[in-house]
Amino acid sequence: MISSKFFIDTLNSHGIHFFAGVPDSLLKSVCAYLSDQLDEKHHIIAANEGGAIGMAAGYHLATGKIGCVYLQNSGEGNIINPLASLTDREVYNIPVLLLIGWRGRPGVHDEPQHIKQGKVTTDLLDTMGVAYSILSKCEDDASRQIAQAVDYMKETNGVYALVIEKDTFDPYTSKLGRNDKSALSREEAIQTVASSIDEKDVIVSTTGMISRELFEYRVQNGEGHERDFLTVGSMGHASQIALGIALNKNDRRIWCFDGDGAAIMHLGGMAIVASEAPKNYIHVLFNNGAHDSVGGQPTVGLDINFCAIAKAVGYTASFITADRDGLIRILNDVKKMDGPVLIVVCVKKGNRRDLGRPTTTPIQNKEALMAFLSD
Ligand SMILES: Cc1ncc(C[n+]2csc(CCOP(=O)(O)OP(=O)(O)O)c2C)c(N)n1
Repeated sequence: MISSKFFIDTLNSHGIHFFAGVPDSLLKSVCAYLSDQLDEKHHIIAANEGGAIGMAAGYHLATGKIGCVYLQNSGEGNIINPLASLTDREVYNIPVLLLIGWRGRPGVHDEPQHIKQGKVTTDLLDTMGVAYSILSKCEDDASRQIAQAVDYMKETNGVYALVIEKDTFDPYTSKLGRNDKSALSREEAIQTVASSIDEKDVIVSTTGMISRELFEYRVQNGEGHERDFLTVGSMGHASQIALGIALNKNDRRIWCFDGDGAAIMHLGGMAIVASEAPKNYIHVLFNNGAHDSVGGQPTVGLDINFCAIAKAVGYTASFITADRDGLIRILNDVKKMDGPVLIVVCVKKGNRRDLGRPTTTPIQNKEALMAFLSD
């Protein structure tokens, strides 16, 4: 395995000093090391991966230097547009070094949402004309690959990708403290909301721990999963899936269980929810100020005012709480109101060590939900 320090020092020695991206569990050590070592000008956790390419392009325009963008391969979809219409050699021809965590690599067991993306990860790079290599786990070889990547980018101004397999980096834990602003756990908050909703209501939950904790709540209660759409992938789109259901099933409330990282990734979705004004829409945002599901890297979630954003775009009301009693009071009030309503629940980071994963397949989940909705 490679140490994060060695990897970043080697990139620095080649003049790469700017990093932007969206965290990934396979890149957890590198992300933690960057957060510990670099100031906010040199390391920015982006809203989405496309935005990170934009920042690296702007950095190049301003400095003439090459920036590095890190992402999980799930984020390849978010970078296709800026790769094709910004950095490509037929457009502005701007060099960027990509670090892509390869979830779902064929032959390596992974969750359903990573299987397809894992299969097409390198094909997409080929299609986009992005040169790449799979980073070696041996430091000497990795060092040679980095030198080749930098030579390539300097000669051609092209984008180059280092594809990162599981267990490439030594474990590294951030020295930064947790700084939790709430005593309420996300799992307790999820259970509080899920236990208060009507029998006909539906929950659309976002990717990561939120869906896993909702799934386990149903298991613990001996309930089925037909009322929940567990958005295992498609980060940032749960609010729009919920909108699509809400607009077509006016006779029941649709609850979106969102994360701060996911909401920020495609924040514009809130404006569309508000403009469509579904009365039966309740958006619950579990805000821990972190990308908790992939290692707890910070988001700007606790620095921004989601309630003010919701109000500004036209939600009928917005509420914030950091405790269970407050949440129960808000839930009682909200049920008497027309939506769309936003409830921000400030929760602490972290999850149960023995938290399981959905045991039903995505297709089973979809079919059960559709049958439930057609009742
Ligand atoms: C497009 C995309 N980029 C990155 C990821 C990796 N990823 C999965 S969950 C997650 C963090 C989600 O954070 P948040 O929405 O705040 O929920 P939390 O995990 O904190 O509960 C990330 C970055 C992904 N699945 N898809």
